[in-house]
Order: sequence, then structure tokens, then C-alpha cells
Amino acid sequence: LPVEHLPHPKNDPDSIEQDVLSKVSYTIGADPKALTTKQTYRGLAWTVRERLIDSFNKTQEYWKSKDPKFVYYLSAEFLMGRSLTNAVYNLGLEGEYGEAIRKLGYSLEDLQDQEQNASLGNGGLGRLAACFMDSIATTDLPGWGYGIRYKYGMFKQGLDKGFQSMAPDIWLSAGNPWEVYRPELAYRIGFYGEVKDGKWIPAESVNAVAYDNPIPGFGTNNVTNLRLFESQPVNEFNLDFFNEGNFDEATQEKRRAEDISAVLYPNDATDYGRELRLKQQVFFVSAAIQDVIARFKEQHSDFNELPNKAVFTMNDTHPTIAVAELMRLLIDQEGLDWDNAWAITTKTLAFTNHTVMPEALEKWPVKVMTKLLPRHMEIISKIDSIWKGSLADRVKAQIEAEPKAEAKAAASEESSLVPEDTEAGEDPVDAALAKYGIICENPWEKGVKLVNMAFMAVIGSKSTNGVAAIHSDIIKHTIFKDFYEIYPEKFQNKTNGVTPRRWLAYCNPGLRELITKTLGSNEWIKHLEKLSGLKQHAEDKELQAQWRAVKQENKQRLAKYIKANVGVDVPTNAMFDVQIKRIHEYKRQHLNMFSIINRYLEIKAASPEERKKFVPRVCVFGGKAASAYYMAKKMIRLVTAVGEVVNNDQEVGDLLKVVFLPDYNVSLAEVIIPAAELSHHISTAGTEGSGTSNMKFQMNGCLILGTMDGANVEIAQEIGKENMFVFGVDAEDVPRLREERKDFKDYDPRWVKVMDSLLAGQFGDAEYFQDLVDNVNDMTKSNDWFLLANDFADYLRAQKDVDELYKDQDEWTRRSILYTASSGFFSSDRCIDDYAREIWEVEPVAVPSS
Ligand code: 26Y
Repeated sequence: LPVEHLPHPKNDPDSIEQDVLSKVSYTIGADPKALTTKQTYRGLAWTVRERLIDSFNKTQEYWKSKDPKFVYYLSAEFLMGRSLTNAVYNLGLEGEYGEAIRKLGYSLEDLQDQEQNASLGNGGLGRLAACFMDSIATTDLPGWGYGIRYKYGMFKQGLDKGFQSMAPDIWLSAGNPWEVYRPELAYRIGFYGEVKDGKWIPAESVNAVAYDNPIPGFGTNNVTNLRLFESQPVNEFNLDFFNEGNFDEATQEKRRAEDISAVLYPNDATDYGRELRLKQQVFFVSAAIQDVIARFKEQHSDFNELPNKAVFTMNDTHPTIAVAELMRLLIDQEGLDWDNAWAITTKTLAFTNHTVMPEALEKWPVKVMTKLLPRHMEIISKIDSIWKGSLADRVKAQIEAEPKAEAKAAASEESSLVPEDTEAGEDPVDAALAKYGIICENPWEKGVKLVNMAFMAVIGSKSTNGVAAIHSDIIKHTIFKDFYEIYPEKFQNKTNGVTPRRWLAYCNPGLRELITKTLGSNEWIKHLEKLSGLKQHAEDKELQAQWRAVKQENKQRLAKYIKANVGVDVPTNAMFDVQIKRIHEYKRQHLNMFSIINRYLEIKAASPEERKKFVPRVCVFGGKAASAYYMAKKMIRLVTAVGEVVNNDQEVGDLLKVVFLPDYNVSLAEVIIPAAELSHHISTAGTEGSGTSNMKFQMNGCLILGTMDGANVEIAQEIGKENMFVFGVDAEDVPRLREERKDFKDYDPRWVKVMDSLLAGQFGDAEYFQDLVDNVNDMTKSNDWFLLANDFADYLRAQKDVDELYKDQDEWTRRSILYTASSGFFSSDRCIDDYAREIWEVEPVAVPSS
């Protein structure tokens, strides 16, 4: 076949322009003489797609010829955002495309706004997966992502009279030029049924069909792959039912199958929803592993080679059914014995934990598992009994080593496997098994057994890591304590990172140009540690002035967005103060709000003369509340309710504005972050795994007000703790304080005023805010679990430091430059490189230029 004569796309502006017009005519079917912006975007995107596929094919072919070890990133979420700008820049074609687009009468900015966000994720964990894909491609690692092609992503958030409203995210309505459908790649996934003579006969099956999403690296020829699966019925349509006049039954199988990849995390408040989520997990995990095994078998026959060719990372507990699924495929399909399969499995899987919040550490009821995945449940039971056997032996050995010690005394020892809360008289072996078994009793429901997925992941994989130094340390001594004692070598830390392409170079072109000019080259985009070269210029007044001018321009862009979307005029000479992230009590948006209320009350109480001393602030919030999270929804209403009062108070004027921007997502973050001057990362110490927006703000020279939690700790180390606004208790004091707060009475007088103002209805409906206030203020109803009242005074102290520093614009700007200069460590390229060397053992394979 004369394949070498196939034409490759040409990259000069004229060819690109021609190509766009041709795509508009023949792919979109539009009239090139009367184009809409949307049609132009679509035509343009199809031309970029071809260039991506061109490099994608070369990369995959090259890798196949080299047969290197691959990493496979298993994740239920990939929060990719938009692709156009990222692809054009990563391909290095921004100049050529810029010119072609200009000739068509547009700018890249106009066209990029036409693209729907791919919001196939909830928040930090999903966006981390997206940043990792960018870095895997950029650093030339042979690595693919695997996930689900949800038909509906993260819900669209609106505001209805100040309350969160929700609508489905119909992101595929205009087609998706960034994916390549592979109908020939379909894997069978079974559910329900029974196990007979060791063989599972599923009662229901679906096909997992692949869509490939090419992921271009920056400054490389490599284009890697994010393979997402769609669930399709094995039988589309039942003609017999149809002919009987029963249309519903005729399409029932199709609907049940399509439900699996329909929605990102369907509400788990109903049993049907819970089971569906487990179905989703086994669906994509099984498809991914089958896909990898199929490719492995094209080139190998000995499964003992698998750990040298593949490593799977399980992104949190959602893909951890992989332990049982890989065992099942190796034993039932490939005929390996248990021990051999176990040795391979525990060398091929790796596990990342992202949170210590109990509600996010999945535990599936044994009953549900047995019904949906009977063969997996058999395998899990066997893993559990082997594990419990070895745990019991160790506990017994430990007790024998200290024959006289009571269980209680042993429990006080740092290295004891006996749980600390073992009651006197309780058998210590039973206590250990109850606490650290994979299968355990539900503490809230007697007799109900659960499968602890995180425990299975630790036992069934070669490594377990946390996502920031403090978090990795905490998991070793809390949720995974015994596992750490038994397998200390398995535990690692990999502090998160974010991609400097999307989060600095592309979203902040003004700063990109200024940094490149100051450093004399743009090498920093791929080697972020080079930003440290800015340090020596931090005091340069000329640079400071230019740095401020860039920030000012970005603030104006955000002010325009605010006006257009929520109708509030905000002064651009005020400090832009931002908190954007999922709404959660542990992230404490309400603490921020209480401080804003305090500021408002202080402005109101001040004389006109005193008012002049206030630093004007624009406080911007964004974030979504889970549909079933009652308190988070109240927190959103708190922001809008206070905003309604403050923004319309003539006495306050431009001194304070409070806005909630609805539908926070990746592309809104790209507008907000470059404009922010102060950002809040104020979780109760010990609760945030890492946080990643803190790194994005830092890169963009935004100062941080934060607690010693997650990656804030390491950011403070990099910039110097004195340059961050730090407040609040340390993680190690939190358990004690929570205990002590049962009879806490020592409220700061400013806190009391804030609570009173809410309960007096100064911000509307007092009754509505009653339980939000009770939760942090009434120790007979709650013990202020996230320690808001406790941290309030210190928070206000830190806020005061912020105001004082802002009055000295030169010093503020010096710090801003220093933040950017010190952000090199937080590139996801560094993070991926750490994973590649210390966990995955995967090496770069760069496609040579042809
Ligand atoms: C299973 C379901 C309840 C669930 C759904 C989503 C559980 C967890 C999640 C998402 C978790 C998440 O986004 N975690 C965040 O991961 C980031 C990346 O490591 C961290 O920076 C952040 O601190 C952590 O909250």
C-alpha cells in the first residue's frame, strides 16, 4: 500500500486557512461565505484534530516498535476543560493559526469561547488527572489515561434568587472534534449472575466501546492518548417485543446499558444510584485492563513479563476494584494460579489516596458486591482471609513478645498493631481484624458487612502514596496505620503539581510575555524550575510596574466578566480576593464569609474619616455544592445573601463587594486566577489532601492566605513562611481541640457580633441561617468540628496583615514576583517525573522528528 504518499496536513497560515474553509464546507456542511462564529470554531477545531491525529499515529506506532513499559492512569474523572487553545499552543502552531484565524476575521480568543468545557470530573482529583495527562505527554512518558466518556458531565450551576440551581451538562450537543470513535474496539463487561464450578456466568452484559482523545505534549512530537469508554448494549433493539407492541421493553436493554456511562457520579442517595456507581467503576476498570492485556498479548506470551510492561495507577478508591478484576482476568481468563496472579497483581498496581475524609473512602456493602460481582466477591473474600490470617499472626507474635502486657498497655506503644481504642477484656486479635480487615462490619449498622476498598488497594498494590507531604504523613499514622507498620516500604509521598502550560502560559499571556522577556527565553514553560531566575529581579521597580500592569489588565478582564454575568460593578483598584473550589465545610468558605461580615460591620461602625483607612476589596467566590449536601448549599446562599446587602449599601460603596460567580469550571478558573491578588486556602489543618488551585494562584503571583494544611505547607517552604499569610491551629492539635470544644465558651467578641447579625436577620432570613450558625456556634448541637470559632481571631489577625501589606504596593508586588519565582516545584512535570522514577519505573520515549 502506498501509505507513504498519504498527504500530511501542511502548517503554513495559507494552508491552514484553506483547510478551515474546506472543513467548514465538507465536514460541518456550512456556507463558507456566511459563517457564524460557532461554525468557524468547529471547522477550525477539525483542522487541529487532523494535526493531532497525525502526530498521535506516529507516536503510537513508534511506541509499539519500541515496546517500552507503559503507565496507565485509571481515573473515574478527567476534568479536561477546553482543548482548542491548549492544542494549538502545545503543537507549537500559535503563530500560524493566529494568522490564519485573523485572515478569517476572528481571534483565537473569540473562537475558544465557543467550545464547551469537558467537565468529566468533580474537582481537584479530576483536574489533577488532566494536568497529569499534559505532563505525561510533555515529558515523553509512554502513558495513557483510562476513564469514562460520560454523556453528561458535572452539572451546570446557576443561581435562582441566590440559591444554587442545577441543570444537566449537555456537553456533546455540538459534537466533539477532540475524540476519535473506535467502534471496532469493544470489550464485554458482565454483571450479576452466578459462579458455577469456579466460572462466572453474568446475567447482564454491556459493551465498553472506546473513544480516543489525543493529548499533545508541549515542545515534543509526542501525542498520547486518553481512552474513554462508552457503555453500549450488546443487543440494540428487541424486535420481538417491538412487534408485540411493547416499545419500552424493546429498548430496555439499551437504556440500562447507556445508564452506565450517562452521568458523572449519579446521586448515591438511592440504592439504584449506588449500584450504578459500582457498575461504572468495574465497567471502565475492566475495559481498561482487558484493553491492556489484549495489547500485551500481541507482543508477549509470558504474563510474568506484565509488570515490566505495564503499571496501573488507581486514582483514589474509585478504580480499586482493579485489584479483584486483574486477579480474575489472570486466573479465570489466562489460567494462572492464585499465587502467580497475586504476585503479578501486586507488582502491576499502584494506589494514590487523595483524602482522609471518611465519606470519600469508599466501602461497598458485601451484599451489593455479591449480587453485582459474585466472582469478584469470591476473590475479595479470599484476599481478605489471607490478609486477616497474617494480621492475626503478627498481633499474636507481638503479644507473645510482651507476655505480661495488657492489651491496653500494648495499645499505648507507638508500634503496636493493636488498635488504640481496644477495650479492656476485648481480644486484641479480634480488635485488630475488626479495624483493619478488608471486609468489616458497618459501625453504623449492626450485621451489615462492608468491603473497605482503600484497604484492599493498599494490600493489592506495590505502593500507596499521598498527595502532599503532610497528607502522606497523616495517612501513615491514621487511616493506614497498621498497613504502614507491616509494609513501611510501600508508603510514599508525591506532592501534587499543575501544568504550567494551561495554568500560566496560556491563561495569562501578559505574564507569559513578561516572564519570557525578563528571563530572556521561554524555556521555563517546560522547565518550570527556571522561574527561580525571576528572584533576582523581584526588587526591580521597572519590572514591578510592568508586573502590576499585567495584573491590572487581568483584573479588568475579570471585572467585565463579573458585570456581564452577575451584573455587579466592581472597582478594579480594589484588592481582588478570591476563594474558588468545591463548597465544603472543611474548606470553610463560611469562615471567609464570617470575616467579610465582620469587615462590613466594622465599615458600618466607622466614621467617614476612619472609612478612608479601609483597603477596598472585591471578594469573589465560586464553586459547586453536591446536590445532596445541605450545608454546602446554605454556604452558597450565605455568600449571595451577604452580597445583596453589602453591594447595595451606599455607605460602603466601593470599599467592599461580594460576588458569587455561578458555574465555576476550568475555563472560568482560567479567567479568575490570573486576576486574583489574594486567594484563600483555609481548610482546617489535616483535612485537605493537597489542594492544587493554591499552586495555580502561586504561579500567577497571587498571594496566599492559608492554614498549615495540604500543599500550603510546602508552598510556604518554597516562598518562605514569612511571605505567606498563615493562620490557624496545626494539624496535630486538631483532635485535642475537637474534644475540648464540647464545652467551649471562649468566643471572640467579633465572632459574637457576626453570629448575632446573622441571627437578627441582617442578611435576610434568620431562620434559614439558624442551623449553619448552630453548627459552629452552639456546642450543645455540634462541637464546631472544623474549628471555625477556634481559628476566627487568628484569621482576622492574618487578614489585617494582608490589608497592611497591600498599602505598600511595591512590597506586595515584590512578593507577587517571588511567588511566581518559587513555584517551579509545583509543576506537574516534576510530579510526574517523581511518579515515573519512584513508583511507575517508566522511562521517557520521545518520538524523533521525521
Ligand atoms: C466516591 C465519591 C464520594 C467521591 C467523589 C469525588 C470521592 C472523592 C471525590 C473527589 C475527591 C477529590 O477531588 N479530592 C481532591 O484531590 C485533589 C488532588 O489530589 C487534592 O488536591 C484535594 O485536596 C482533594 O480534596
